[in-house]
Amino acid sequence: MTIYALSTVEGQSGVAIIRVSGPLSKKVINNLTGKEPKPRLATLVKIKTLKNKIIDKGLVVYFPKKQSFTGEEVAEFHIHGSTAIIETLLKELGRIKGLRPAKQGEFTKQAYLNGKMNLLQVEGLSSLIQAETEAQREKALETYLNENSKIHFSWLHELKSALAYIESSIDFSEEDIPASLLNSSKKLIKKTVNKIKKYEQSFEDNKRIKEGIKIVILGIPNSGKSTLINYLSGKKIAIVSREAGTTRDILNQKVSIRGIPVTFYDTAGLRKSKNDIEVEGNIRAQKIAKEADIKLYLGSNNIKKPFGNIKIDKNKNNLVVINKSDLKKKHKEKPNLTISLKNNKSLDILWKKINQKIKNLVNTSSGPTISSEREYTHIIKTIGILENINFNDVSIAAEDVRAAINEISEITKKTDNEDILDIIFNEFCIGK
Ligand SMILES: Nc1nc2c(ncn2[C@@H]2O[C@H](COP(=O)(O)OP(=O)(O)O)[C@@H](O)[C@H]2O)c(=O)[nH]1
Ligand SMILES: [Mg+2]
Repeated sequence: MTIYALSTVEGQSGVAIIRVSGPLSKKVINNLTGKEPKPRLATLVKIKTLKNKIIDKGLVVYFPKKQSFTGEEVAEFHIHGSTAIIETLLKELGRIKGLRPAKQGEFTKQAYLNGKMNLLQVEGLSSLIQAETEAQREKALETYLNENSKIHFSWLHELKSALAYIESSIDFSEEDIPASLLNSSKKLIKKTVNKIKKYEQSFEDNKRIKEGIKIVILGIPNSGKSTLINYLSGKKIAIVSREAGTTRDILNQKVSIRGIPVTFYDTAGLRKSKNDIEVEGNIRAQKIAKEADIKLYLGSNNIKKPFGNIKIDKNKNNLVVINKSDLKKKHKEKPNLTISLKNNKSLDILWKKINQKIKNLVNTSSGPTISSEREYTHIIKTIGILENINFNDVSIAAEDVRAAINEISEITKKTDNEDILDIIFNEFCIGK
């Protein structure tokens, strides 16, 4: 079957690309342009309907089978990105016999089925397309470029050696098994399992890079929380007022820091109140505080108890800040930092501290990291098997190592399990 879809975004744009993939691709170009395309060479052509009415003037590129993204014959039409042109060309393609619209991720699925990439790379590509920040892009690209598989491959190599040691000891009778054989095997397995465990820890980092970090600003009313979120996000998203209890909803703003998506949350001031809306605001503030990666407590310099009755969580990820240093100090707190949002005092230090906290939370060191829940599950199972090998019975030990090898291989092994494929390819948009 030959499939087609718009591969660029819908709506108006300078250029739009419609992609066709499958055995009829070359014929499609011929039908719509009257030209015989040279492989992998952009050619300026008039694109016409089957009834010879011109649709647009644009570029056409033909990719022969195996030399394309999908591994099939591919035709690309680079047209002007107007709704009218896109619709007309799509309609025309629909009129050609043997063509049908592509489903979500179907071009990539063809690429996968044609052996152009393994399942892990498909997941990497999916993340790459969705990447919003620099760190997300870096991690996704590593997976797409197959760096993870290289690591798996080195473990497999070691486990196969370990298996060979065990298997050769099977040939001996139980009393005569040379201790050195089993010892070498045990050592090698231990070494490998330690590497796998280290890799396993990267999952949390990658999750943070993907899902981002939550920084929740907490404090009693009027300490400057709304002023702070406006400053941190560079936008006036929250109402700042002298009146206490102005903020009731949770406001949030997403920014990218060190390539990591960071969301700041402004909350209602935490205090006892008779006002229903304010009480609800308090409940919400406490709820989001529980989800916070970093709690930023903000108090006022000019009051005796800057944090009222709030119990400060002294976790090392959190920050205690006193605002309004321009006003006379009336408290005995020992915060991590004193600032004045009014006079821009020490705000650069505040940024530095926030950056440091983020750095502590997310390890963005280079090198592949676990890229999906699916990979993670296989890694966890592998560790479980390898840590519980029973060397008292060598044939069972051999079975276990084989099971571990199988588990790692599963990560990139070609599968036709539609359930797994559906989950992965449904993450894509139409046209990819
Ligand atoms: N003197 C002084 N006033 C500030 C400072 N930061 C904020 N304010 C004022 O404090 C009041 C309460 O600020 P707001 O951001 O609404 O506090 P929130 O209730 O914690 O959200 C407003 O009138 C702000 O202009 C500061 O550094 N110094
Ligand atoms: Mg407020």
